[in-house]
Amino acid sequence: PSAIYLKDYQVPSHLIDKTHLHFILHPTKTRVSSDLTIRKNPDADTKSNELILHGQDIDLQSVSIDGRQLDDRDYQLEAECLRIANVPEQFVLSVVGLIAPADNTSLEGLYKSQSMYCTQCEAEGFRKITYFLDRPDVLSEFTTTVVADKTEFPVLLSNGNPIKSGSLDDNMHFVTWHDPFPKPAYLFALVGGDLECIQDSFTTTSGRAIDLKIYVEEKDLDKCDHAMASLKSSMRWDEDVYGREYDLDIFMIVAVDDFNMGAMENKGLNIFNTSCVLAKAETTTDAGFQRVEAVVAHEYFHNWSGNRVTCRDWFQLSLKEGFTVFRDAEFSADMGSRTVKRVEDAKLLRAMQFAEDAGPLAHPVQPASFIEISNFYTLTVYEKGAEVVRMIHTLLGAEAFRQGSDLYFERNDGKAATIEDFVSSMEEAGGRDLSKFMSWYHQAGTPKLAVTADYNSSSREYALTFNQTCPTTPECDSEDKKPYLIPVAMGLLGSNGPLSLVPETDVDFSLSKNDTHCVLELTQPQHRVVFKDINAPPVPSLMRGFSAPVRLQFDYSPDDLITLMTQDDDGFTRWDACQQLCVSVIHEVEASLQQGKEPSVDSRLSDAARALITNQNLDPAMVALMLTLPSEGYLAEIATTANIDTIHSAREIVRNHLAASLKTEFAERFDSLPYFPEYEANAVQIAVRSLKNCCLGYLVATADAVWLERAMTQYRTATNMTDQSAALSVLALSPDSKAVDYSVSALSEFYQQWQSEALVVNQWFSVQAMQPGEEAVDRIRSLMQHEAFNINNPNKVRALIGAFANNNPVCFHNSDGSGYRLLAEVVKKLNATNPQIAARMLGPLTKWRKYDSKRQELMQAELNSIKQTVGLSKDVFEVISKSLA
Ligand code: B3K
Ligand code: ZN
Repeated sequence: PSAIYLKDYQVPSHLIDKTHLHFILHPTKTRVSSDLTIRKNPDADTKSNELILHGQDIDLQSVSIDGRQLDDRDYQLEAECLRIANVPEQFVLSVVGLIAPADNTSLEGLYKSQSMYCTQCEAEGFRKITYFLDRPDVLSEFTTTVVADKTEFPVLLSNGNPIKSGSLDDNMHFVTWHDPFPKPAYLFALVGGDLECIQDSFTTTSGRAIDLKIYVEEKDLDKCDHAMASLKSSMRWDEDVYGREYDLDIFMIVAVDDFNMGAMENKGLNIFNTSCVLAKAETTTDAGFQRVEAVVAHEYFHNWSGNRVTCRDWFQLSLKEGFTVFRDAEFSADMGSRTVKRVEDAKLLRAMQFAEDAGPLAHPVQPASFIEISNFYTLTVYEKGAEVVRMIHTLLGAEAFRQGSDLYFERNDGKAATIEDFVSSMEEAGGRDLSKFMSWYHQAGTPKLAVTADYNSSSREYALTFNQTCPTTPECDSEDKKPYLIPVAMGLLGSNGPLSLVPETDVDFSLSKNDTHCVLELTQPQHRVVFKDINAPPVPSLMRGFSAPVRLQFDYSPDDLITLMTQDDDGFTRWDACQQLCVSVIHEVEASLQQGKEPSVDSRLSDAARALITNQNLDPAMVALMLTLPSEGYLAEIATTANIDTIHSAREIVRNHLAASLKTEFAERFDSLPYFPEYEANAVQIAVRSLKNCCLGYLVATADAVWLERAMTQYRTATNMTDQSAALSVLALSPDSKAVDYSVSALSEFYQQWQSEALVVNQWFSVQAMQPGEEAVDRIRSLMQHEAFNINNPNKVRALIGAFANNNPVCFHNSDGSGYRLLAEVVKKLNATNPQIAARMLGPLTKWRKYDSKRQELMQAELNSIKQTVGLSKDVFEVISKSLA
């Protein structure tokens, strides 16, 4: 397999103005007939009259041009394309092919999920349906007819509006759909199934009534209300905040069980993983409800940022994904708690995206090359891409950003655009040059921002020196990297609170109205910024709101951190200060363990934690976040060499110490928080449940019999899944032998109770995947044989194997290599059936450079053995070869 490069982009040789598709659904012989109205692209400079269409795994039946049947001397059929020499300037190409959806386990193209037919075309799945110019800059007007058995498949859907339907012989029926908006093939969708739906409607600001429908299997009809409410809120929000109205008369969502990702924004017909659309209190956790709201919004927002304006080529993926993640994050912030959402996003970025950026698969937000585009639906393209858009928002301010977004949509509507088109609209609206900002798109790696301070008491000046560097990444050496434009949102805390800022600097900055907050715009490798009229050394509050995705380095003392935690008015900084305090305490314990000394836990941490638990004025959700110790994954990420066992032990020691020393406070807070008999997934209730279950976690960590019993009672009496699964997890993940009986009973009762709810059973797999103990790998192996497990269902693979490899570091990294072996075996199996999921599961093995030499060898050995697999997919090949390079 070879790489393709952004620099080689060429406009398409031909355009497809209209696409007429006709499907006769059949499990192994679906007949797909296409009539494509094609003309030579006037912008293409090629003289050749050859037409090369993408196509894969299609049993070609016939090809004709303007009604004249071609024979195999007129065209050349290759494994991944159909070449037709000497086509006219303009013509209708008709192709008939057969495909086998029931055999399609890659879940790309047309496939079967249980009894239902459905499609997934992004990025390059359409070519498994019919021969086409399967590239995002070829936009076509689609008309689609679907024919199937009336009894088995009463519901037949595609993009746009239904224009015709009727009965046919042999109990067959058909529906014809027309989508008036030209779109690339990756936005095509088709569904055929025995589905029920809930319906609602939405009236746009301009007064158009839109029909809203969510299609599910009958048994899931009671789990659609939250998605519908989220859809309506999203539609309203996009009108209010971005001035964007929906454009078709009907908007449909279909839930499917077997899906490679969360959901897909097909025009007018979004297809969702059931895990991202179904929700009800009894079966879905608060996090699940929030995920549904966010994903429904994300896919809906794509109707403008993705569909009306699409991507010129797949190197521009972040044009739609980064922008849309930014939009959905702001939506979630407006629907719930802004600070909590920001902290959660920063946590994900720092634990996972920073790791990606520091590993062998690091790539820029706008990659310059790829082998398999499916491997580039990454945290970098999505989440870092969203941070990059957020920085533009910070630099321009909300008003100019909105003008830039209006300009971008207006100028590029109906077109396939580039990241440069987006940025140039922003530049124009903001009246400023963003060329220095482009490093964020072009360079991989997480910049490090080292800050030092000095205070001069005679001049009453406080100076901050900022040094930025970016580590070497596969595409570029550190010394060749251009500096980044880094917005630093900051303030200074004096002994009586925030200080007025009088910065003296050559750095551009903007000062807030009350002059205690500013945003500096660093553009050079080094800057010195002097603040005047400062009476005593202050504590700097840096990167408020996580204003740039960098690793900030400042030598805070524990007391400085406590000042920030308790006094800063930025919620993100308060949380971050608490995390840093936890990290430094855990690091001290790690050091003692490594030196064979008796570890001690700095009492300033438990004092700070006590102040948090007993403070009734703070948002309970923030208290819970601050009391949650940094994950083992994050601790590994910030370590040069991750010593998994020491990290785990040190974290446990600190956790047990907090649990023991604050037991009374945790118990009092647990008992004083309300229980809501009427479940609602709103910010207030979610906050209370999160703090309550955080307290329960610490209380069970004391292994006190009373609290084990109380956790079991909560497990048995909970009327919502948040409280039930929280109790199950604390019991099942407790390392204490006194918890074993409870854990065993709870796990078995849980399966009994929920065996008919696939998504709940996945939670059951995940908890067991994360359980500690020597027997972990054997347990996973036997769960893979369980009646409820199915390796062809990505949700199950993620729930069991993904949770084990990503969230059970001690067992996955067992020094006998058994965890690595298990993952390698699974990847080999998936390579043959579902390459996208295979490549994704590989992630944890690719980070082998982070570990000690023994583990490095074991991990590399597994990678090498996968590499030898016969029939290695492009997806897995790319990940393995880059990680071993
Ligand atoms: N655009 C899809 C992702 C498609 C992934 C294809 N491998 C979902 C989303 O980001 O909204
Ligand atoms: Zn998206």
